[in-house]
Amino acid sequence: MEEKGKEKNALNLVKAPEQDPKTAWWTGSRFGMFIHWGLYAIPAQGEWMMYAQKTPVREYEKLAGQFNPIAFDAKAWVKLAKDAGMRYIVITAKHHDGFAMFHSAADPFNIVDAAPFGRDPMLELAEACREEGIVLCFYYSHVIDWHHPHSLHKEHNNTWDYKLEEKRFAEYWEGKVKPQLRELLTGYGRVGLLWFDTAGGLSEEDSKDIVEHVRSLQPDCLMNSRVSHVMGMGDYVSKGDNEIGMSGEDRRPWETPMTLNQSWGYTTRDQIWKTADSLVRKLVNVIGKGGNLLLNVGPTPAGEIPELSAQRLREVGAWTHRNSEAIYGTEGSPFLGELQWGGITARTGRLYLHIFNDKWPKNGLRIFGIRNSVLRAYALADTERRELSFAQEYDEALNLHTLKLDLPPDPTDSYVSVI
Ligand code: JFZ
Repeated sequence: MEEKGKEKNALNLVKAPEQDPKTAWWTGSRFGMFIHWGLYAIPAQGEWMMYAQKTPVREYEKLAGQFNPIAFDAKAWVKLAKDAGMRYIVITAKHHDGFAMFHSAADPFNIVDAAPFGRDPMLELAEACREEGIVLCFYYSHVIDWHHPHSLHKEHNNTWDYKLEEKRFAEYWEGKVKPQLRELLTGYGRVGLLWFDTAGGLSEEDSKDIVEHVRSLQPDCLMNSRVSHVMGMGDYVSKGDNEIGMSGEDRRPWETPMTLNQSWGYTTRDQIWKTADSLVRKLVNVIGKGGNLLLNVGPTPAGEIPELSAQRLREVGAWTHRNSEAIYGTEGSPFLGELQWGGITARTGRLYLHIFNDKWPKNGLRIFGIRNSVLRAYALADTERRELSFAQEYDEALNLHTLKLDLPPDPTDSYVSVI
């Protein structure tokens, strides 16, 4: 029997990645808040400062003595995430500087034992998240630790305090990493996911060891791909910074970690901020390709999310709340290929066309490859749901289905209008 030719010009249909029920809460959430917060907020030059300046451990520890973020308000942070339309929070429980932002019996270099603050912000966040229905997740730098004498990374080690040839990695691994992960996974209720980072040099054996360790403590806790450089490890793929799109061969769910300015940790130098408009488009671009957006804030040493960040998140939130139907629980576009005018999300029986306002097609839109009969089209922002006119055509010679959709003369929402 002769196979029917592929539809020419039509966007190719792609299948969504196989869905593991364990990851469903996460893929359905689509949008999360990343928080880089630690001692590095004090010098305000980003979270790599200690390494860049080769700050001796004894010197860096003095920052802990000054860390007293009395303006920290877990409820306010969680409320901001919620207002932005974010459904989970990933916060740096320990970054590369080795300072635990939680109470740790495994290492006194932590916020409760080494700082005047004396409170455990992760405990307060866990409670606030539980109250608001936001999923709390932890970033944990498992390989790089510039404070610990025995941590060992492929490249980025503290070589100004410690000698590489004197490293006994197992002392770090068994003495700090695994006990601290145990603390995080037993002391704060459900942890949605662990966000590992920069695994360079971690052996396959240790990679498997840490995954098993996490699974044994919280079997449903997800782990990102940066847990290991061994191919295919982790429950989902973390792309590079600000990088969007699925790599062809990798069928796992994925996320784009993104900054609001150009830094992760709080800095006073970097004032190049993305606008709410560009953030909404980036969100659409990511979710239209089936990914999650993990958007970062860098709180101040006083414990506040900078107002410029908060403002943008609230602007984005006004849009996500109006368009929640087209965001949460959706899948990426069933069509492959870049769209010039925006992005598409989908759920059974519905396609959401997210049209960038500045690309608003005055003469309507043509979509190729929809074989189903379209029943109704309307602007999501139109509470009266006035129907838009459309026509569906099939060109036998070209084997091409075309949907011709008429649009209102002007965009129906701010930034991006969903049809
Ligand atoms: C890492 C960290 O070193 C950095 O401080 C921050 O926490 C960021 C989210 O993650 O930096 C990386 C790691 C990997 C890539 C980019 C930045 N990458 O694969 O493109």
